Amino acid sequence: MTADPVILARTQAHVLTLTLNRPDKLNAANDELLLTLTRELQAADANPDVRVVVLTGAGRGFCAGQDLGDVSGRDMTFTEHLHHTYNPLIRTIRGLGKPVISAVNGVAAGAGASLALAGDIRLWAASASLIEVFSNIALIPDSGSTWTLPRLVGYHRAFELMALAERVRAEDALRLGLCEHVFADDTFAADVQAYAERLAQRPAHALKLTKQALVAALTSGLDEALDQEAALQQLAGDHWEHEEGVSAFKAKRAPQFIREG
Ligand code: LHQ
Repeated sequence: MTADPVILARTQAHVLTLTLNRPDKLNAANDELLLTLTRELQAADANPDVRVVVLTGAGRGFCAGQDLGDVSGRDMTFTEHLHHTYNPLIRTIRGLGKPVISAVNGVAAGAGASLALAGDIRLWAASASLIEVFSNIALIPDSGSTWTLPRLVGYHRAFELMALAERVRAEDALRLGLCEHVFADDTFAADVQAYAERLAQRPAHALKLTKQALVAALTSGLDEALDQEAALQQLAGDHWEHEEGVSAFKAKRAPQFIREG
């Protein structure tokens, strides 16, 4: 008997949905899950049929972070483990030339919270929640949380969320800027797919460059950002998508940014 895949992959209308599939453990991550997810993302980057990637969880959880049943006896240090699994995953999401949607269907804890925050767009189900749970087991937040969270909520609130490991529910997540939209639980999957398909209609090359410029600007000064914009705008302006956008505007029709085949 073969075990269920730890990552389920399904493509519909140019949207690849990758589902973390260890529902009995709220999709807590083991090495197989993390390495498979990273490989799937890298393959998606190279696949022209995929224009948007959705990350979500099977069952009632999004991801409960590291599988705490899978850490004892490992022959790696914490540092090696992070370099081997979590860090490449977060870097792959950030560097992916396509929008990644974190579709947070349920609880996101520990490194699962980091994953929930790592997407370019964060869509939450009404019953979803996020916990920077690390301090409950006397660890520090990892997988990018120390970088992402203070940029979203400021240093002080980030520290409080990390120190007290309090659960942030959807309404507060929206207010704090931890997600862009909250959808009803019973229509969540359909609402996420509809949102992702809308995003997939947008100019993929221009969005890739937009992500590249924004990611670089998060750690640069204004002068560097202006230079970066000037360089990347040339690449956008030379692309057929730009010609199509301008032609569509002049003809008063909707632009068609998907070229099949
Ligand atoms: C779990 C887990 C889990 C295994 C729920 N593991 N089974 C990086 C590198 C190196 C080392 C260490 O860590 C890291 C990064 C990290 O992510 S550290 C943080 C690790 N994660 C946690 O500490 C979270 C632990 N889980 C919880 O606090 C709760 O389960 C939350 C708040 C997520 C959900 O609570 P409930 O909704 O009440 O669910 P539950 O606790 O009843 O869990 C359901 C099942 O899932 C249960 O199994 P059982 O057989 O009793 O039904 C849990 O044992 C299992 N589960 N998280 N991380």
